[in-house]
Amino acid sequence: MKCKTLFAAVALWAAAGNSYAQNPFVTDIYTADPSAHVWADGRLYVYPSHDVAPPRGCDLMDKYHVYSTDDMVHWKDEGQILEASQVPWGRKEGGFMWAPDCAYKKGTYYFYFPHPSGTDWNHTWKIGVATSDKPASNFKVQGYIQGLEPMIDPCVFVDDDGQAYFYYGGGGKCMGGKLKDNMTEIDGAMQPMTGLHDFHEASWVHKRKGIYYLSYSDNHDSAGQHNRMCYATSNSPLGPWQYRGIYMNPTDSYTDHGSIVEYKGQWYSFYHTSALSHFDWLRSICVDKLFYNPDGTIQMVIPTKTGPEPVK
Ligand code: FUB
Repeated sequence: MKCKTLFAAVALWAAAGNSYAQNPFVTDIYTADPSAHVWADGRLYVYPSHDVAPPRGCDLMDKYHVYSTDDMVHWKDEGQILEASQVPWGRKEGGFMWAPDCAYKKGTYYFYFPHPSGTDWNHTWKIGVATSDKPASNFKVQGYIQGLEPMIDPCVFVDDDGQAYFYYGGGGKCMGGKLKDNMTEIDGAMQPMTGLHDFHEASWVHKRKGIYYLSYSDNHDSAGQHNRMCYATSNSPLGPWQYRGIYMNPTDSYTDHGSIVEYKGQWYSFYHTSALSHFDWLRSICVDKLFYNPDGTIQMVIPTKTGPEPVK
Protein backbone atom coordinates (compact mmCIF):
# COMPACT_ATOMS: atom_id res chain seq x y z
CA MET A 1 0.00 0.00 0.00
CA LYS A 2 1.31 3.44 -0.89
CA CYS A 3 2.13 5.82 1.99
CA LYS A 4 -0.67 8.25 1.13
CA THR A 5 -3.27 5.47 1.01
CA LEU A 6 -2.03 3.98 4.29
CA PHE A 7 -2.20 7.39 5.96
CA ALA A 8 -5.76 7.92 4.72
CA ALA A 9 -6.78 4.46 5.95
CA VAL A 10 -5.34 5.12 9.41
CA ALA A 11 -7.03 8.53 9.56
CA LEU A 12 -10.37 6.99 8.60
CA TRP A 13 -9.94 4.24 11.16
CA ALA A 14 -9.14 6.80 13.89
CA ALA A 15 -12.05 9.00 12.82
CA ALA A 16 -14.33 5.99 13.14
CA GLY A 17 -13.48 5.95 16.84
CA ASN A 18 -11.00 3.10 16.62
CA SER A 19 -7.94 4.83 18.07
CA TYR A 20 -6.42 3.51 21.28
CA ALA A 21 -6.86 5.20 24.65
CA GLN A 22 -3.11 5.62 25.33
CA ASN A 23 -1.42 4.98 28.67
CA PRO A 24 -1.88 6.59 31.13
CA PHE A 25 -5.55 6.86 30.24
CA VAL A 26 -6.38 9.57 32.81
CA THR A 27 -4.28 12.67 32.23
CA ASP A 28 -6.06 15.60 33.89
CA ILE A 29 -5.46 14.52 37.49
CA TYR A 30 -3.05 12.03 39.07
CA THR A 31 -4.55 8.65 39.86
CA ALA A 32 -3.14 5.46 41.42
CA ASP A 33 -4.11 2.02 42.75
CA PRO A 34 -6.80 1.14 40.16
CA SER A 35 -9.45 -1.38 41.25
CA ALA A 36 -11.49 -2.43 38.22
CA HIS A 37 -14.92 -4.08 38.16
CA VAL A 38 -17.56 -4.85 35.57
CA TRP A 39 -21.07 -4.15 36.81
CA ALA A 40 -24.49 -5.23 35.62
CA ASP A 41 -24.93 -2.20 33.32
CA GLY A 42 -22.21 -3.72 31.12
CA ARG A 43 -19.66 -0.99 31.76
CA LEU A 44 -16.23 -1.42 33.30
CA TYR A 45 -15.63 0.88 36.29
CA VAL A 46 -12.27 1.82 37.78
CA TYR A 47 -11.98 3.00 41.39
CA PRO A 48 -8.50 4.53 41.81
CA SER A 49 -6.99 6.70 44.52
CA HIS A 50 -6.04 10.30 43.75
CA ASP A 51 -2.48 11.62 44.17
CA VAL A 52 -2.23 15.30 45.00
CA ALA A 53 0.77 17.61 44.45
CA PRO A 54 3.35 18.32 45.75
CA PRO A 55 4.86 14.82 45.40
CA ARG A 56 6.13 14.38 48.93
CA GLY A 57 4.53 11.04 49.83
CA CYS A 58 0.94 9.90 50.18
CA ASP A 59 -0.28 12.25 52.91
CA LEU A 60 -2.22 14.60 50.62
CA MET A 61 -4.13 11.88 48.75
CA ASP A 62 -7.84 12.73 48.70
CA LYS A 63 -11.02 13.10 46.63
CA TYR A 64 -11.68 9.80 44.89
CA HIS A 65 -12.92 9.89 41.29
CA VAL A 66 -14.46 6.97 39.38
CA TYR A 67 -13.88 6.22 35.69
CA SER A 68 -15.92 4.03 33.37
CA THR A 69 -15.80 2.73 29.82
CA ASP A 70 -17.67 0.41 27.49
CA ASP A 71 -14.89 -0.06 24.94
CA MET A 72 -11.56 0.28 26.85
CA VAL A 73 -10.75 3.40 24.85
CA HIS A 74 -13.28 6.08 25.68
CA TRP A 75 -13.13 6.75 29.41
CA LYS A 76 -15.71 8.80 31.28
CA ASP A 77 -14.75 10.64 34.46
CA GLU A 78 -17.82 9.94 36.59
CA GLY A 79 -16.69 12.67 38.99
CA GLN A 80 -15.62 12.83 42.60
CA ILE A 81 -17.40 10.39 44.91
CA LEU A 82 -15.86 10.95 48.34
CA GLU A 83 -13.36 13.13 50.20
CA ALA A 84 -11.72 13.00 53.61
CA SER A 85 -13.83 15.84 54.99
CA GLN A 86 -16.93 13.61 54.59
CA VAL A 87 -15.54 10.89 56.86
CA PRO A 88 -16.95 11.58 60.35
CA TRP A 89 -14.43 9.39 62.16
CA GLY A 90 -11.45 10.45 59.98
CA ARG A 91 -8.31 12.24 61.15
CA LYS A 92 -8.88 15.96 61.52
CA GLU A 93 -5.95 16.80 59.21
CA GLY A 94 -7.59 14.97 56.26
CA GLY A 95 -5.61 13.42 53.38
CA PHE A 96 -4.49 9.76 53.42
CA MET A 97 -7.35 8.46 51.28
CA TRP A 98 -5.41 5.47 49.98
CA ALA A 99 -6.11 2.53 47.65
CA PRO A 100 -9.87 1.74 47.59
CA ASP A 101 -12.07 -1.03 46.24
CA CYS A 102 -15.75 -1.41 45.43
CA ALA A 103 -18.14 -4.37 45.59
CA TYR A 104 -21.77 -4.94 44.67
CA LYS A 105 -24.37 -6.99 46.46
CA LYS A 106 -28.16 -7.06 46.24
CA GLY A 107 -28.69 -3.60 44.79
CA THR A 108 -26.01 -1.79 46.80
CA TYR A 109 -22.50 -0.70 45.85
CA TYR A 110 -20.02 -0.81 48.74
CA PHE A 111 -16.98 1.44 48.49
CA TYR A 112 -14.13 0.39 50.80
CA PHE A 113 -11.39 2.92 51.54
CA PRO A 114 -8.42 2.96 53.93
CA HIS A 115 -8.22 6.12 56.02
CA PRO A 116 -6.63 6.83 59.43
CA SER A 117 -8.75 8.01 62.33
CA GLY A 118 -5.93 9.82 64.11
CA THR A 119 -2.98 12.16 63.75
CA ASP A 120 -0.74 9.12 64.30
CA TRP A 121 -1.85 7.94 60.87
CA ASN A 122 0.23 4.78 60.58
CA HIS A 123 -1.29 3.23 63.70
CA THR A 124 -4.89 4.34 63.23
CA TRP A 125 -5.84 2.96 59.81
CA LYS A 126 -9.48 2.00 59.44
CA ILE A 127 -11.25 0.48 56.47
CA GLY A 128 -14.18 2.79 55.84
CA VAL A 129 -17.33 1.73 54.00
CA ALA A 130 -19.53 4.05 51.96
CA THR A 131 -22.64 2.80 50.17
CA SER A 132 -24.76 3.84 47.21
CA ASP A 133 -27.43 2.42 44.94
CA LYS A 134 -25.32 3.67 42.01
CA PRO A 135 -21.82 2.60 40.98
CA ALA A 136 -20.29 6.06 40.70
CA SER A 137 -22.27 8.64 42.67
CA ASN A 138 -24.30 9.21 45.81
CA PHE A 139 -21.93 7.36 48.17
CA LYS A 140 -22.56 7.96 51.89
CA VAL A 141 -20.09 6.91 54.57
CA GLN A 142 -21.62 4.26 56.82
CA GLY A 143 -18.72 3.72 59.22
CA TYR A 144 -15.76 1.37 59.17
CA ILE A 145 -15.25 -2.37 59.50
CA GLN A 146 -14.96 -3.09 63.20
CA GLY A 147 -12.33 -5.28 64.80
CA LEU A 148 -9.59 -5.01 62.17
CA GLU A 149 -5.95 -4.30 62.94
CA PRO A 150 -4.69 -1.09 61.31
CA MET A 151 -3.71 -2.01 57.75
CA ILE A 152 -4.39 -0.75 54.22
CA ASP A 153 -5.42 -1.76 50.70
CA PRO A 154 -8.84 -3.38 51.04
CA CYS A 155 -10.03 -5.80 48.36
CA VAL A 156 -13.46 -7.43 48.31
CA PHE A 157 -14.07 -10.48 46.15
CA VAL A 158 -17.60 -11.84 45.69
CA ASP A 159 -17.60 -15.51 44.75
CA ASP A 160 -20.02 -17.17 42.31
CA ASP A 161 -22.21 -18.33 45.22
CA GLY A 162 -22.59 -14.74 46.48
CA GLN A 163 -20.27 -15.13 49.46
CA ALA A 164 -18.04 -12.05 49.82
CA TYR A 165 -14.46 -12.15 51.08
CA PHE A 166 -12.42 -9.28 52.47
CA TYR A 167 -8.63 -8.99 52.10
CA TYR A 168 -6.18 -6.32 53.14
CA GLY A 169 -2.65 -5.93 54.39
CA GLY A 170 0.65 -4.16 54.27
CA GLY A 171 4.11 -4.34 55.75
CA GLY A 172 4.54 -8.01 54.90
CA LYS A 173 1.19 -9.20 56.21
CA CYS A 174 -1.88 -10.16 54.19
CA MET A 175 -5.11 -11.18 55.92
CA GLY A 176 -8.42 -12.46 54.59
CA GLY A 177 -11.82 -13.37 55.94
CA LYS A 178 -15.49 -13.80 55.12
CA LEU A 179 -17.82 -10.82 55.06
CA LYS A 180 -21.30 -11.09 56.53
CA ASP A 181 -24.25 -10.60 54.22
CA ASN A 182 -24.34 -6.91 55.26
CA MET A 183 -20.89 -6.48 53.62
CA THR A 184 -19.73 -4.27 56.50
CA GLU A 185 -18.81 -6.84 59.16
CA ILE A 186 -16.32 -9.70 59.23
CA ASP A 187 -17.92 -13.11 59.71
CA GLY A 188 -15.68 -15.01 62.15
CA ALA A 189 -11.98 -14.32 62.38
CA MET A 190 -9.60 -12.84 59.83
CA GLN A 191 -6.83 -15.27 58.97
CA PRO A 192 -3.33 -14.91 57.54
CA MET A 193 -3.06 -15.65 53.82
CA THR A 194 -0.39 -18.33 53.81
CA GLY A 195 1.96 -19.34 50.99
CA LEU A 196 2.57 -15.85 49.58
CA HIS A 197 6.18 -14.92 48.88
CA ASP A 198 7.56 -11.48 49.80
CA PHE A 199 4.13 -9.87 50.21
CA HIS A 200 4.23 -6.08 50.44
CA GLU A 201 0.73 -4.67 49.79
CA ALA A 202 -1.97 -4.24 47.10
CA SER A 203 -3.90 -7.50 47.55
CA TRP A 204 -6.38 -8.28 44.79
CA VAL A 205 -8.37 -11.51 44.32
CA HIS A 206 -9.98 -12.73 41.12
CA LYS A 207 -11.20 -16.09 39.91
CA ARG A 208 -10.82 -17.80 36.53
CA LYS A 209 -11.93 -21.30 35.56
CA GLY A 210 -12.34 -22.32 39.21
CA ILE A 211 -8.88 -21.11 40.24
CA TYR A 212 -8.54 -18.27 42.77
CA TYR A 213 -5.72 -15.78 42.14
CA LEU A 214 -4.32 -13.48 44.83
CA SER A 215 -2.12 -10.81 43.26
CA TYR A 216 -0.05 -8.27 45.19
CA SER A 217 3.08 -6.13 45.06
CA ASP A 218 6.35 -7.45 46.48
CA ASN A 219 9.16 -5.71 48.38
CA HIS A 220 11.59 -5.64 45.48
CA ASP A 221 13.70 -2.50 45.88
CA SER A 222 17.19 -2.48 44.43
CA ALA A 223 19.24 -0.48 41.93
CA GLY A 224 16.40 1.82 41.01
CA GLN A 225 14.07 -1.16 40.48
CA HIS A 226 10.94 -1.00 42.57
CA ASN A 227 7.96 -3.17 43.50
CA ARG A 228 6.80 -5.90 41.13
CA MET A 229 3.38 -7.47 40.78
CA CYS A 230 3.26 -11.12 41.88
CA TYR A 231 0.55 -13.68 42.31
CA ALA A 232 -0.39 -16.92 43.99
CA THR A 233 -3.19 -19.40 43.28
CA SER A 234 -5.47 -21.60 45.32
CA ASN A 235 -8.54 -23.77 44.96
CA SER A 236 -10.12 -21.91 47.87
CA PRO A 237 -10.74 -18.16 48.31
CA LEU A 238 -8.88 -18.01 51.62
CA GLY A 239 -5.94 -20.23 50.61
CA PRO A 240 -3.60 -21.84 51.40
CA TRP A 241 -1.92 -20.14 48.43
CA GLN A 242 0.77 -21.38 46.09
CA TYR A 243 3.19 -18.70 44.97
CA ARG A 244 3.36 -18.55 41.15
CA GLY A 245 5.80 -15.70 40.48
CA ILE A 246 5.85 -12.23 38.97
CA TYR A 247 3.41 -11.10 36.30
CA MET A 248 4.61 -7.53 35.95
CA ASN A 249 8.07 -6.00 36.26
CA PRO A 250 8.62 -2.69 38.09
CA THR A 251 7.35 0.40 36.34
CA ASP A 252 8.98 3.82 36.64
CA SER A 253 7.09 4.36 39.90
CA TYR A 254 8.25 3.29 43.34
CA THR A 255 4.99 1.53 44.19
CA ASP A 256 3.14 -1.04 42.13
CA HIS A 257 -0.53 -1.71 42.64
CA GLY A 258 -3.08 -3.19 40.30
CA SER A 259 -6.12 -5.24 39.57
CA ILE A 260 -7.00 -7.99 37.10
CA VAL A 261 -10.42 -8.17 35.46
CA GLU A 262 -12.14 -9.74 32.47
CA TYR A 263 -14.15 -7.53 30.16
CA LYS A 264 -15.94 -8.64 27.00
CA GLY A 265 -13.90 -11.83 26.74
CA GLN A 266 -10.45 -10.30 27.29
CA TRP A 267 -8.47 -10.14 30.56
CA TYR A 268 -6.80 -6.87 31.54
CA SER A 269 -4.17 -5.75 34.02
CA PHE A 270 -4.69 -2.31 35.56
CA TYR A 271 -1.65 -0.68 37.18
CA HIS A 272 -0.07 2.72 37.69
CA THR A 273 3.11 4.46 36.53
CA SER A 274 4.72 7.86 37.00
CA ALA A 275 4.88 8.43 33.25
CA LEU A 276 3.09 11.78 33.35
CA SER A 277 4.85 13.42 36.28
CA HIS A 278 8.13 11.52 36.64
CA PHE A 279 7.58 11.66 40.40
CA ASP A 280 7.00 8.50 42.46
CA TRP A 281 4.04 10.02 44.28
CA LEU A 282 2.22 11.59 41.37
CA ARG A 283 1.06 8.45 39.65
CA SER A 284 -1.26 7.72 36.73
CA ILE A 285 -3.40 4.68 35.98
CA CYS A 286 -2.79 2.49 32.95
CA VAL A 287 -4.22 -0.70 31.48
CA ASP A 288 -2.91 -3.46 29.23
CA LYS A 289 -4.02 -6.88 28.14
CA LEU A 290 -3.23 -9.91 30.29
CA PHE A 291 -2.97 -13.48 29.03
CA TYR A 292 -2.99 -16.89 30.71
CA ASN A 293 -1.05 -19.98 29.75
CA PRO A 294 -3.05 -23.19 29.19
CA ASP A 295 -2.10 -24.34 32.73
CA GLY A 296 -3.66 -21.22 34.27
CA THR A 297 -0.42 -19.39 35.01
CA ILE A 298 -0.25 -15.72 34.03
CA GLN A 299 2.04 -14.49 31.28
CA MET A 300 4.15 -11.39 31.92
CA VAL A 301 2.13 -8.26 31.21
CA ILE A 302 3.82 -6.02 28.65
CA PRO A 303 3.19 -2.34 29.45
CA THR A 304 2.40 -0.34 26.32
CA LYS A 305 2.03 3.33 25.52
CA THR A 306 -1.08 2.79 23.45
CA GLY A 307 -3.08 0.65 25.84
CA PRO A 308 -5.45 -2.03 24.50
CA GLU A 309 -7.37 -1.78 21.26
CA PRO A 310 -11.06 -0.93 21.40
CA VAL A 311 -13.52 -3.71 22.20
CA LYS A 312 -16.96 -3.87 20.65
O1 FUB B 1 -1.48 4.96 47.13
C1 FUB B 1 -1.16 4.85 48.49
C2 FUB B 1 -0.51 3.55 48.76
O2 FUB B 1 0.62 3.39 47.91
C3 FUB B 1 -1.39 2.36 48.45
O3 FUB B 1 -2.34 2.12 49.42
C4 FUB B 1 -0.33 1.34 48.29
O4 FUB B 1 -0.78 0.14 47.74
C5 FUB B 1 0.66 2.07 47.42
O5 FUB B 1 0.26 2.08 46.07
